[in-house]
Amino acid sequence: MTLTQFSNIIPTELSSDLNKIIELINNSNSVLIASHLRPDGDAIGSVSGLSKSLLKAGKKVEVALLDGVPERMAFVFPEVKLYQGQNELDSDHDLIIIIDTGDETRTGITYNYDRSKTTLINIDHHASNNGYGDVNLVDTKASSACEMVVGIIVSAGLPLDKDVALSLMLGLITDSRSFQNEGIRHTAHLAAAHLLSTGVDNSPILNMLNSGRSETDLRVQGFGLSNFKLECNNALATLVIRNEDLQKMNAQISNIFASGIFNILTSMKPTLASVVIFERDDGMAFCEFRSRGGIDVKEVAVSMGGGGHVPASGCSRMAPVSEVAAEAIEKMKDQVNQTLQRLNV
Ligand SMILES: [Mn+2]
Repeated sequence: MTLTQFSNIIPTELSSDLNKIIELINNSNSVLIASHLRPDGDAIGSVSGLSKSLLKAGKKVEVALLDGVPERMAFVFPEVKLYQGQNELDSDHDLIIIIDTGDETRTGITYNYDRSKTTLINIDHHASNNGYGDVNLVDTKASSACEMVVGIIVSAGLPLDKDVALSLMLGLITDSRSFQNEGIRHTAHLAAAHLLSTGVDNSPILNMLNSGRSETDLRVQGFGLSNFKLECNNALATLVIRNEDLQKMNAQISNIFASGIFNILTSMKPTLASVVIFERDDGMAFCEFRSRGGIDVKEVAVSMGGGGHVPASGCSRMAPVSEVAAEAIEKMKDQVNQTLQRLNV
């Protein structure tokens, strides 16, 4: 393969879906863009990046994020009508575009719209995506939804300037773990090249990632490092954080996500997978699964009503944290042992 053959960010086998989406965007005037609950860098980056580009193309853009925009990512967000905290939305938009979301219900919002007037578009890279859109563009090997949005913008000839690029760089960097994901494709770097060619200054993103954590985030990380347990001959790290632990540290579950503990646990040499189980003050229990070396944690997450990617997945359930922890740890032990047995054969 020569370098010129590397020009597509979205793989050619998805061209017909890509072209349908470009045509729908070109023919639309009003667009509602949405993403998942507890939005991460990729959700905020892709929603804000596409919003900015479509606004610059002269379209009416509105955004729906049930949990709003996290303060630390607000610097990428455009001035746009934002629906937050609303479980139900009436839409008369030409398009509803849901990004970075494997299942429509993960947006936490029910959309009321006339199916003859409004088209639902699903743009995502989660392996667990269930194809809920009228048109689906699902590229499970893409590093991030932001990579896919760059692919759409470049293919469609939509506006791409520094401002759009700053948003999309956020998700490209965070979801690829700074281009360190296993099996990362050249298209992630190609998308980055397109973004950097705008002259975008990435320093606000790097500052957020490298020096944006709070004292509480670090206290939670310290708690995690002091309290994890090892199973499966040290191949699996497990950690349970109860609401009372959080209260002692004056912490919220957002501090757990910001602490970095999920990935730190799999940075030990023999540890190929981790599960962190934690509890919110309203009684909702959460699991975050991570792995390397091909252990499929998405299977475990899906079996517990969640979803995600092979190396990074999650689920949540309104149930006692001890009960959820017992199930998650048991299933992870099975998954890790099965994979180890397969590798040893
Ligand atoms: Mn993502």
